[in-house]
Amino acid sequence: MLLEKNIPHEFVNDLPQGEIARQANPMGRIPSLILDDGFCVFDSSVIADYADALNDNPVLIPRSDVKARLRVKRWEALADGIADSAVVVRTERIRDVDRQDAATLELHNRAISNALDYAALLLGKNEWCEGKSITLADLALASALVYLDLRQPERDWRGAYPDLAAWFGKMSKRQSVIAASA
Ligand SMILES: N[C@@H](CCC(=O)N[C@@H](CS)C(=O)NCC(=O)O)C(=O)O
Repeated sequence: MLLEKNIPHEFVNDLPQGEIARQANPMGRIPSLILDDGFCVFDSSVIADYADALNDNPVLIPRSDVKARLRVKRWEALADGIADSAVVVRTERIRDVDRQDAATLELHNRAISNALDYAALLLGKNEWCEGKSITLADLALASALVYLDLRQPERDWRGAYPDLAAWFGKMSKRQSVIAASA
């Protein structure tokens, strides 16, 4: 959001529960945003909302069309749901094999699969997730898929959803996505 809207900032790549992450968020989670006056903002949806309000170039969360705004926020929830479940699966998989909980893995892998089905259906052959230009919906979904590729490279979602793959291929070339994925 900050890169797409050309909002000057310093990007700090700290680990979850790292020193800066814990300073910024009592739960130690990333991402967090620390304002110039020291005020700490956390949870990506709160950060995205704030960032979008800072300027109109471009507007990434619709302002006046309440239903369009709702659709974008629902995309965001879907994308965050994919990322949250991918984090749970990752947390489970790094345990010793005999301590991994098969039901948890199944529940969250199924949630990811169902969310991808839903995303592919909603996107269809459209150029953007919502409307006729980029919004938070595209950025949130791209972020979730970048994370999914990192943690579950074996998941062949591109084969299952070629239109979603084509959309992601285009998103992946955006400077903001390249920079934020580094
Ligand atoms: N709903 C939050 C999720 C943030 C989140 O769970 N981040 C993970 C990234 S791996 C984290 O920091 N986990 C560390 C922990 O929960 O201790 C958001 O969208 O910002």
